[in-house]
Amino acid sequence: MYGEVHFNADEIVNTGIWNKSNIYSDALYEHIVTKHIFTSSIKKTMKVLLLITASLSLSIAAAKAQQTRPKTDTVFFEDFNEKTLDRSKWNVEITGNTVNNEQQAYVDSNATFYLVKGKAAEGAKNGALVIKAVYQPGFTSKENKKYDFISGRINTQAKMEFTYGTASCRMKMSSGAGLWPAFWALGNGKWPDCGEIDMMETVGDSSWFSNALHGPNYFGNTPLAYRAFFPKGTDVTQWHVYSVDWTADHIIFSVDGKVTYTVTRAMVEHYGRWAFDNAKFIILNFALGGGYPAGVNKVKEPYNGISQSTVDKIKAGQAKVFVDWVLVTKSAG
Ligand SMILES: [Ca+2]
Repeated sequence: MYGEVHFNADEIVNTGIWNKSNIYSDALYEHIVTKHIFTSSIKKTMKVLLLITASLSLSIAAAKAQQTRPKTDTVFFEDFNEKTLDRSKWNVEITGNTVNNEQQAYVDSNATFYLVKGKAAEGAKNGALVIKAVYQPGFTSKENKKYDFISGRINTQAKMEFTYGTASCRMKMSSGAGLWPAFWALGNGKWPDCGEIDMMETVGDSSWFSNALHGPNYFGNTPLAYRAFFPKGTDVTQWHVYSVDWTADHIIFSVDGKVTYTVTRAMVEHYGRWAFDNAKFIILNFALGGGYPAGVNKVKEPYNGISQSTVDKIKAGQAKVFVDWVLVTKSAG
């Protein structure tokens, strides 16, 4: 979603069927949370127990527990459990040149992103990040360009970059024509040569989200894109885990552990160079309007790709993206 022209959603291949896989599981999350949040207390407890009992059976039990854990190394884990955004992990982007004819300015403000806990986290474990779209007519950027909306975009560039592995994010977001949140990854350098992996994009129709790859000769209206529909009874406004499993040979997208779209290296090289052998960083953002939403909803007024009902929703403070956590793992070598 980085380039001047986004793909035309009408041309996305839609086979609509999810396959089973085990890229992500609740057990893995529990393992990671336990490892990161409770490591110190567990270590202390273990020490005491071992000193007191010095029991062989305890050692055997511990060894068995170790064996059942997923064989992955954590590259990055963000639970959004602090009071404010951890800037040692995240960069906050401020609008420079707006791409895709998007209608929002990205600002560094606690009006557009903030952390919540408890009830306010709406079902997130250990707190959540909220990225909020705000109606602020006449907002003027440093480039002296005027916008009617402000929103948020954060990334891990130079703070956490990874080559191959599994990146997952648990998130939920508001529906509404023109609301365009995304969880994605980008390489350094010139787009699209740097390679772009879009794990989750939605443009306001809550019944589906899209996966896509962009790179040299397959960008903008990329042929490597897929529209994944949710099963009946669930949609993008509920919590889901969006993932990508990235290796030197393939990129497999999934939601809630079920594969949505598999792209092999051969499929990519049919169009252009494989732009997925370099480090990528994670981006979370909440765009408003622009080429991709407009291509789907055909709305021109009151804003490009944003309907009046969506404007009303933003004005009412009801256009939000909740992010529970972001996790990047690699297979243990
Ligand atoms: Ca959390």
